[in-house]
Parts: sequence; C-alpha cells; structure tokens
Amino acid sequence: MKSFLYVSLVALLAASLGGCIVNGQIILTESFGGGVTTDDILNKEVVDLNSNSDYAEHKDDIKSVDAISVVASIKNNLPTDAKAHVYISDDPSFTTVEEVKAGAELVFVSPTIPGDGSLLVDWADGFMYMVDEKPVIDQVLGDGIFTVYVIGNVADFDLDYKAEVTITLTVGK
Ligand SMILES: [Ca+2]
Repeated sequence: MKSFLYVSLVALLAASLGGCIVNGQIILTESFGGGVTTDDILNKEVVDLNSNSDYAEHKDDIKSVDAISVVASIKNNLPTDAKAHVYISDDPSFTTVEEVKAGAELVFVSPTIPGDGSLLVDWADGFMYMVDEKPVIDQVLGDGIFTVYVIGNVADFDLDYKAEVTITLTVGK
C-alpha cells in the first residue's frame, strides 16, 4: 500500500511538472495596415495567422482562446458621425457593403467617430467593442486564414484606420 502511494505521488508530480513545461499562454499580435475604406472602394485584408511563428508552432495544441482585444486608430474623413463595423469571412471576394453584410460575420463595432474627427480605441477597453468573438475563435482554431472587411454604419463613409488585434491563447499537449 505504501509503495503504491509513493508511486502514485511520483506519477502525479511528474505529470504536474510535465504540465508546467508543455502548457502555457501565448499572445498573438496582428497588425492591420488598414488604410482608407469607403462605400465605393472597400478596404479588405487577408490575414494569415500562420505567418506568426508562435501560432504556426502551437496551432495544433491550442486548448483555449482566452482573450481578444483590439487597439485601433480611426479617422472619419466625412462630416457625418460614423461607426466602423469590422466583419470577417473565409470568402475574400466581397467588394460591396451589401455583399459583406450578407456574407461575412460582424465581430467589432467601434464607438462613434465624430464627423471630420478621429477616435482611439485603446488596449484596456478594446475588448468591449468585440460584439462577437466566436467567428474569430473559430478562425484561430481553424486554418488561421480569413479576410477582414471594414465598413461604416452609414450610407456614405470614408474611414482611415489602423488596428492591431491581440489574441491570448492557452496551449499545451
Ligand atoms: Ca479560415
């Protein structure tokens, strides 16, 4: 009985030590060069998380997606107040607002950007504007490749944006 207990404790200790070595949290940061997006010429960007070596190395060992936050700087080039709506999709072919709304998934809605003004979404509260994390989580757990579309919530929009998304993952075997 005693030796059995000893063996069990050793096994447990080995398992927890092993856990310390192979489990951990990693933080992926992806920048969106962005640029100007208008109702006439939509800006879109294909993201491939595999270009991040931490993601490529651990993508098969992801245990959970723990947090998603966004830092963004957005300038409104028109006099009308607007919000930026960020959509993602596996389909990189959309070129109109109608196609994006119909075929992509809305994940982020910015606060109002005043007409002819600008807005900064900082790291501390960027997560609050994620309206749906699931499509992003699905991409992270999937192939890591998706297209980001940014549109305005008004008929005529002209937004100049730059953004960075931070995704915190727990990985382990
Ligand atoms: Ca994908």
